[in-house]
Amino acid sequence: MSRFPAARPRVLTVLTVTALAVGGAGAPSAAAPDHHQVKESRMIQVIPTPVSVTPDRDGGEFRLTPATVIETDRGARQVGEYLAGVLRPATGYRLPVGGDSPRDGNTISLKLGRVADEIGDQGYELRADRRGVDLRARTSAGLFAGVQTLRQLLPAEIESREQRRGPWTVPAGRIVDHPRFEYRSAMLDVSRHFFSPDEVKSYIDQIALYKINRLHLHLADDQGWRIQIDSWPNLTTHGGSTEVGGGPGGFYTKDEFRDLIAYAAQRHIEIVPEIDMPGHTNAALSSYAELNCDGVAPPLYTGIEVGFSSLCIDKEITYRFVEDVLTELAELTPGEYLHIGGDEAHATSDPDYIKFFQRVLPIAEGLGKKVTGWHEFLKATPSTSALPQYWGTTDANELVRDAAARGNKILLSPANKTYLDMKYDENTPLGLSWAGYIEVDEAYGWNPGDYLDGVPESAVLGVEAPLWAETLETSDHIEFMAFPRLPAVAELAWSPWSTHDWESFRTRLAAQAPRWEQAGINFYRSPQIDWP
Ligand code: NGO
Repeated sequence: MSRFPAARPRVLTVLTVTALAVGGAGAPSAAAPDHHQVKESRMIQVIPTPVSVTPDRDGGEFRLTPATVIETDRGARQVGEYLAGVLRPATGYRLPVGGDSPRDGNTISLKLGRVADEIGDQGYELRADRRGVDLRARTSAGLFAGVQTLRQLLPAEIESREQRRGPWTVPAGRIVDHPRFEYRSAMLDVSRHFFSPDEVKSYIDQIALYKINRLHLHLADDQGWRIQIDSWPNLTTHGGSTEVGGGPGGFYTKDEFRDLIAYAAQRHIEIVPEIDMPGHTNAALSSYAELNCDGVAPPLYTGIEVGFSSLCIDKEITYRFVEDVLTELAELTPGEYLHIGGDEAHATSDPDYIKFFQRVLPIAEGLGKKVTGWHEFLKATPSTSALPQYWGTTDANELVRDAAARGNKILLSPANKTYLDMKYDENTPLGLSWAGYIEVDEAYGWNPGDYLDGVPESAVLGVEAPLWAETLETSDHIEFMAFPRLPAVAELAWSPWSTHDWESFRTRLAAQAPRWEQAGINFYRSPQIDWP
């Protein structure tokens, strides 16, 4: 397995550099950098770019000090604690969180309540001036999104986990913001290589920065079964015992998984668990001989071929197995969706595939969950509440077009745009290339609301960036593939199409690099970006 160097720590003079590079309407001119421009630049550097940003040129700036308090009303307390957790390490300030702090200035205030209708359930309004920062939203999810913006309004050093000098200033102005799509997702394949709970948490923290609100976990595939199922214990003891390349694999106990769900929920991210079926099931077939049509368990598999395994469609025990697994998974997961896979069932005939899902879909729906799956499962015509996930490489697909016409919402993850495991170019040491090379402009350069034939914006529930892990073994690897493309996909999912602008994006992306360096996030130095 190839390795590559981790991000080099660098000393940076970020703000001036990035301020000058910003172009487009309303941006400060490059001619004469002054203090105003340096401050303002941060306001227009946010990713995903907000719906509206109004810098207040005469408003000065807010400065975080040892006396700053984070004022919250009751429902906002948890977001306040999260914000304090983000700000304390670099500032070294106490930043008490609570409801009854003195109102004599220097306050970051997080309030739930009435906001303009357009802000909706996930948006927020942020105002900053000399006295304080005022963040308002209808829900704590909206406040949480606003907090991610506030982080980016502070200097990059705020992302350091060690104390830094500051000054910790926020430019004065007003931001009104809300998402384009409700469902903004990342996927991590923990089957091909197992990632520990801490590694998953670290990715959760990173995707939260960019207002991603779903994490799809690909929990079972040919190479490994990663979630404890009490009624079928061999799935993990045997099926979880290896991974691609023959490493030790691993799995999440139910307690570990609950902890992951809670960790994600504190970051307003819902975990969407996937058990892939009827293909991609070698780990299960190897764990229980009776699941195989011939009654013989195949050996564990540590290669990276796809499409060779299938559950036995005509055996009754198959459906008992599926029901047991999905029941335990549904009990474990408070979220709205169960993902039932359905991709690349090349070892299952079409009639068998349809027969299988016509039995499995009612089982999943009977558990009170909405069903999501790779778009092939549309062959079995699921109900209109099901969410097909398009992962093809062309801009037309008959199954998906017909589903949209029937009223299904669609989740878009075109492999040639959003697959974070595709190599950036022929020299990328990690990743695959079956869907092509995906440089940053490729990941950013498409419109989810006008991409798939017959799937208008109104039929799109959201966008997902999957990260498959055939070649990825460590958090460094995850980060190298996700950064900088994950922020590109996140912006497509959040920001209005009217703001779409490659020049603006690449400039704002460059300004993220010092933040990643401060946070210790590895990333690919794409030659398309003028990194500071
Ligand atoms: C495909 C395949 C996965 C691979 C991935 C690699 C889907 C939905 N099924 O995507 O098994 O891991 O490509 O890019």
